[in-house]
Amino acid sequence: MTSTDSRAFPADFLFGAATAAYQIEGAAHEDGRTDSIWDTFSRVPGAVINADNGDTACDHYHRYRSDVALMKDLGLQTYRFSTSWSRVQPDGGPVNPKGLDFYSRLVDELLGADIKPWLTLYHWDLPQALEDTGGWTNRDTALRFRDYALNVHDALGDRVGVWTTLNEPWCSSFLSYTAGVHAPGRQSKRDGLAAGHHLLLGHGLATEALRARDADLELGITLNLTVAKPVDVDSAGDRDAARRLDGQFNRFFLDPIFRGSYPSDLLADVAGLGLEDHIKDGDLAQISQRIDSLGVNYYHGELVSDQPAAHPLLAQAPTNRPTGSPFPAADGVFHHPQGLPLTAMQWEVQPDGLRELLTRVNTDYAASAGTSLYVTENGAAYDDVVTPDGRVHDPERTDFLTSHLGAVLDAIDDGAPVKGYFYWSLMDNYEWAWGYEKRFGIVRVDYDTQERTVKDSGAAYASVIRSRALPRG
Ligand code: IFM
Repeated sequence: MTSTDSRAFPADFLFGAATAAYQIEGAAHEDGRTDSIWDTFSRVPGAVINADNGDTACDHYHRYRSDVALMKDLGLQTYRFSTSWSRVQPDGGPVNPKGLDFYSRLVDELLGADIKPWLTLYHWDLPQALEDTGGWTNRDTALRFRDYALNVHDALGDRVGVWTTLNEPWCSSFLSYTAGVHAPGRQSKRDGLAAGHHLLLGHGLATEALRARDADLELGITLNLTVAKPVDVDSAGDRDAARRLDGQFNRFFLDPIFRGSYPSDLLADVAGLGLEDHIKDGDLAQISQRIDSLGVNYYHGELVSDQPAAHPLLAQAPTNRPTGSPFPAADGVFHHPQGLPLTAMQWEVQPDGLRELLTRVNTDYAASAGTSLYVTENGAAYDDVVTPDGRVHDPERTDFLTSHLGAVLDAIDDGAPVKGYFYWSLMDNYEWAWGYEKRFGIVRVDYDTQERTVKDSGAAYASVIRSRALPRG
């Protein structure tokens, strides 16, 4: 292939895929693991489609060797996984050597396959016992998180060089403690804000402690970020809706981490909801520890207005969500469809948003701090069909993948230091409140037999990785 019909990735760019403990491991009650908030929440009637839970999931706990072999076949250079706090410290208590040993074996398997382990410490599965003492609304949970981070490091720090503290704290605060659609299912604006602050504090405490233990680690956090646009740029109300959403989604996390302060407009939006009561002296300095890399998770952008359904520009729009946003800083913000193709999650496919987001995050935050960027999640669910030949032809997912990889190259051309990309997800898995109904994988999982089948999109990704280039057009 000549250079005119393909676009090359930088020589040091890393290609990977991501998963999370509760979504794939199963073995929920083996070798000492006790319940996390997701084990509890998934059993609350109506919380999760089909009352699905992660008891078995993809049975990765028992199949990690063949799963790593599959990663090797795909040519992955790195694999992002998370450790389960409840496996490592059942009930948040003393370390469980058997639980840690699973991750030790997984890491050895990855290293043996020449795949770089990328470890995330918290992907939403708080031990239920810690939720019973207040969960993330309790400041003490942040201190417990630091201890847990050090315990994992004690076992794996000799072999794992890249550590992410939290995955998507927006979800584990606002979706979980305010919207109530994720575990533990609380519905309180105050609790969401308290949780958000304590998650950030836990990130800062863990980062400082890990750095003190080992100055060579690459440390960071993963945020799910968005591009918030007003429906009508000439409408002050719509512009304010976009500002609020950007504050709630992006700046609530980015500003404390990179600037050591919460944005003043956001503090005004949430005045009276108790956030400032939780911010103790020194917290913001603690949170704004230097990080080496920022993980950006991107799925889609947001077109917003302060008006519900009958916005003049979108009078015909079929799917306005009539209730506005439940989030503390985004009251009265209404999402509007942009008329783009949809995934099975009803999320709009908007690859140019990824370029815009990476460029903005670099310009506003990462560049001055010298922080590298990684796309730590990006992917799409579709209603896959297995054809009689046993294969999954998923051209929409391949288009999604390649168009977003193109957006990453565009962002690199714009000067953003994007050093890698992880497709979400390596394999179909437990999609939280959607149970097993939504499939994001480039590998299909048959949940009856646990058979894995590489989808066409997986083969396409493998081909990009092999050539380290993206075909044009
Ligand atoms: O499955 C999730 C993942 O756990 C976190 N980021 C978004 C994915 C798709 O919803």
